[in-house]
Amino acid sequence: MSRTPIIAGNWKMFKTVSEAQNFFAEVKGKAEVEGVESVICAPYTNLPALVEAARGTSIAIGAQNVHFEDNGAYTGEISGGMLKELGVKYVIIGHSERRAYFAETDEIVNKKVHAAFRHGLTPIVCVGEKLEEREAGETKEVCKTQTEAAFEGLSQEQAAAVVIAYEPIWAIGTGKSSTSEDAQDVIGYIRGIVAGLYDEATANAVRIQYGGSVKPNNVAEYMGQADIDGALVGGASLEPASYIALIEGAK
Ligand code: G2H
Repeated sequence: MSRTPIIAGNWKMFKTVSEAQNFFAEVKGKAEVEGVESVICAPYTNLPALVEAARGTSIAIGAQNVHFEDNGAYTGEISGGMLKELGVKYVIIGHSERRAYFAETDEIVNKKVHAAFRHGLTPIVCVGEKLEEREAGETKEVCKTQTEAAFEGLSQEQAAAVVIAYEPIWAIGTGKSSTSEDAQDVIGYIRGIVAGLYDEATANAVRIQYGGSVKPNNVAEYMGQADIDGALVGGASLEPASYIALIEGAK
């Protein structure tokens, strides 16, 4: 089964609205390559302007978080319905920074995945091990636990639509990246977990990205691996030329 490659920029807490608009003006028509899905996951404040700017282009806009309830007294939070009405298509869920700094548990991640589907958003679910877990030989066990928890209660159709981002935490923003062979080994294993939960067809439909210090000069190497369908990219997605090179490198 052929899966459409997906490169998603994760801007984290960078860029004001005007900076986002300037960025978009530079990548429009360039970070758009046939056969590669291009997604920009921006801070909430940028989403209306980016959705507007992306109209008529092939670039999709994503959020970096969503609350698991549809509405309520949750000061400072944003619901799936709010994102959907804006025209947002993707939402990153369970990024390791949210797990580490905002106490997001596997259970919360699962509730957010369900919230995304309730509102027609496609979740990009992040899994990955800490350095000490890797050194203890627990990488696959950690990814298994996180993946199984994230998929809990999803229908087969929903499961097939999920994008998973495997991000070894020790490789995030550190300049240290997992080798493409090591990333393939874990990502192939994660695909097997999905096959165990559902079936081979579902596992073959799920797109799995690698994330962690992906750059224009190494993206093609990851994309050359059988089970790696794209990348979730932080630092290297912030400059227009670099973002365009990432999309071109994923062809
Ligand atoms: C991992 C990644 C984006 P970076 O967090 O999700 O960031 O590419 O800067 O390592």
